Amino acid sequence: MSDQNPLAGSIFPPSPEFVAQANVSGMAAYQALYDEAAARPEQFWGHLAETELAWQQKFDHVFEWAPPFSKWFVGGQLNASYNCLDRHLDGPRAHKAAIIWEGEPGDTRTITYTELHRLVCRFANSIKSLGYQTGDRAIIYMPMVPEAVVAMLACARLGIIHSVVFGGFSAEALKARIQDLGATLVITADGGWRRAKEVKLKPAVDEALLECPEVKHTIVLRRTGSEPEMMEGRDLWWHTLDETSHDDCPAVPVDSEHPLFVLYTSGTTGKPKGILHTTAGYLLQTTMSMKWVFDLKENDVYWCSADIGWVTGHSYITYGPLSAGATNVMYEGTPDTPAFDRWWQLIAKYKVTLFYTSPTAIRALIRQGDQWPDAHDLSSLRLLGSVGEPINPAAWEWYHRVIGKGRCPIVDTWWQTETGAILIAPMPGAVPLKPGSGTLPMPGILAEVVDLDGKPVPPDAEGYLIIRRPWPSMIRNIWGDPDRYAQTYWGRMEGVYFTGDAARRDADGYFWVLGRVDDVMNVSGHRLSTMEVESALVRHPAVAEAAVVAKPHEITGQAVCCFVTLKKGDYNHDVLGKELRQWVAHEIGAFARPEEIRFSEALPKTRSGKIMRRLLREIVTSNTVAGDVTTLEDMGVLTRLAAQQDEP
Ligand code: 7RM
Repeated sequence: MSDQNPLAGSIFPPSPEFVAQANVSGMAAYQALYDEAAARPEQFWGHLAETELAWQQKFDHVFEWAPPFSKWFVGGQLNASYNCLDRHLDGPRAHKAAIIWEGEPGDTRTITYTELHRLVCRFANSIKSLGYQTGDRAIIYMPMVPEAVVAMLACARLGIIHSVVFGGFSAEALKARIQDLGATLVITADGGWRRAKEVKLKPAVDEALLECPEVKHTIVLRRTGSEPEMMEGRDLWWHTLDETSHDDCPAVPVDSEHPLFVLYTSGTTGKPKGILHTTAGYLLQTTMSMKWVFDLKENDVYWCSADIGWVTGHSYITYGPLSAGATNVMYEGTPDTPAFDRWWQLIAKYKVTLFYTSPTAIRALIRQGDQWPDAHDLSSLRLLGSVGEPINPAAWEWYHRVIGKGRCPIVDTWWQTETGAILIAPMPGAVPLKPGSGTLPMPGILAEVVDLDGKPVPPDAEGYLIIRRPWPSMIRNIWGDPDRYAQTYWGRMEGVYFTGDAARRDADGYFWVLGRVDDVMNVSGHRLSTMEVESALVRHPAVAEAAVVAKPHEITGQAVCCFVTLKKGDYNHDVLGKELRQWVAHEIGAFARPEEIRFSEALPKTRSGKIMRRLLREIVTSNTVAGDVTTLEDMGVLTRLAAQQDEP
C-alpha cells in the first residue's frame, strides 16, 4: 500500500448539517467547554458528575491529589451497573435495545435495557449464592457474547472487581493474571466461534487452574455446545445456576473510588501490569465521551468492533455506551467470515449510525477491494471512529470516501488503557479534521508535547506527550505495585503524567501522535512488550538469549521480529523457528506469534552488555545499519544479522 500522503495539509471542517445537530456545535462551543474546564476543573467535573451520573449518596468534594495518587468525587456512593441499567428503566429507554448481538454463525439476539437488567440481576444472584462479595476478584475469559457484558455488570453490581482476559490469551497468560490478581472466581465459556471454527476456552482455564489453588469456582457459559470437562464441585454451568436465581438483585452502593476493574496491559518489562480503574471518575468520562466524541443521540445505533478483552471493549462497548443509554451492536467473529463483507453487511442490516474500529482492520479490508463495501447500503452511517494507533493517510482516505461516502466525520481517538477514556479526539461538530491527527484534547485534559525536562517544545517539533493534570478516568494504581505505578507514569517528570508516546503539536495546537518511545509494540492495535516476548523465548530450553523488536508491517502496523541465539546443540533452524513461533503463541497468545525468527551466534551489544535494540530495529526496517555503532562490541555480528535477510 503506497503511503504517499495524498491528504497532506488538507482540512475537513464539519458540514453545516452535522454542526446543526451536534451535541457540541461549533468551535466556539468546544472552546468554551475547554476553557471552563481548564479554569475551574473542580466545578466543571463536579457539575457533570452530579448531572450525568446517578448517585446513592452525593460526594462531599470533587478532587484530592496526593501525587501520584488522586481521588475523585470523594465521599460519594454509586454503582456502575445501576448507572448502566436501572436508571434507564423508568423512561422510554426501558424497551430500547441495549445490545443487538450477532454470533459468527449468524444467530442473533436483541436485548432491551429491561432484559439486560434482568440477565445481570440473575447472574449477580448466581455469583452471590456462591458466596462472592464486594472486594473479591473475578476473571472473565469469554468470547464476544452478551454474557461477557452481563458478567462484567454483574460483578460491578456486587462491587466485585473484574478482570477481563482477552480470549486470545493462552493458558499461561491467563494463569499469570489470575495469580497476580488473587482471583477466586473464573467466568468463562466452553468456547466461541471465530473463522468458522470453535475457539475453545474452558481447556485453557483447566490448564491455568492447575496452579491457581485460590480459585474456588468456574462458571461456564454454554456457547458452542462442545462438552468441556467439568470438575465436580469446582465447575458450574451458567444455565444451571440460573435456574434457581431470581430477578431481584439490588445494586450495592460502593465508594466513588471503589475499584471497578483491573485490566492487564503490557509495559516495558516482561510482567504485564494490572491497570486499576475505579468507579465514578471512569464512568463519568466514558459517558461524556459518548456524547462529546461520538455525538451520541437517542436514536443512534452504535457499533464498536473491539473485543471486550481490551480497554476499548470495556470503555466503549460496556460502560460508556450503556451508561449513556445507547443501542450497542456486538459481533462475535472476525470481518472476513464467511466473506470480507461481513462488517459492511452488519452495518447495512442494523442501520449502524456510529462505527468505531481500528486502522489495522481498515487496512486489512482495503486490501480486499471496494466491491465488498460497495455491495451494501452504508447510508445509515453518520460518523466513523478510529482507535489503537495512528491512522495512516491511505487508510483515512479510504475510510472517509468508501465507507463514509465523504459525508461522515472521522474521529481519530487517542487514549490508553491507563487513561480509561478518550483524551484527545475531535468533537465532530466543532473541530475541523486533519487526517492523521487526533486533533485537540477533551475538556479538562491539559495535554502537551515536551522535552525530557518537561519543557514544551516549539510547534511541529517532536517530543513526549504528557498530561499536566489528573483527570477523572485516569489509572489509580498498578495492582499490587504502587512503586511501579509511581515510577512508570509520574517518575519521569515531576507531577506530570507520562504517556510513553512521542508526538508533535502543530501551529494550530493539533496533536500528531507518532508512536511509543518505550519498548511497547503495537501489533494490530494490540499492546505487546518486547520484554514479554523475550522472556517467553528464553523460557524455551534451546534459547540462550533473545532480542525482540517491532518491524513495520503493512496491515498490522507492526510485526514481532525476534533475534535469537541458541544454546549449544544441533538444531534445524527451519524446524526450530516454527517451534519458537508456536512457543510464543503458547506462552502469550496467538496474536503475539512472531512474524520472524532470526538466528544468530551473538547479539549486538554495548561494552556494558546492553543489547542494542536500536540497531536491530534498523536492520528489520531498512536492512542496513546507519547511526552510531561506536559502542558496539562485535561489529561482525551486525553484518551477519543483516545478511540473514537474503536467506530463503
Ligand atoms: C485505546 C488503546 C495505547 C497506545 C497509545 C498509543 C496507541 C491508541 C491512538 C494511538 C495514535 C491514536 N489503548 N494509540 N490510539 N496512537 N493515534 N488514535 O489503544 O493501551 O491498548 O494502547 O496505543 O501508542 O499509547 S492501549
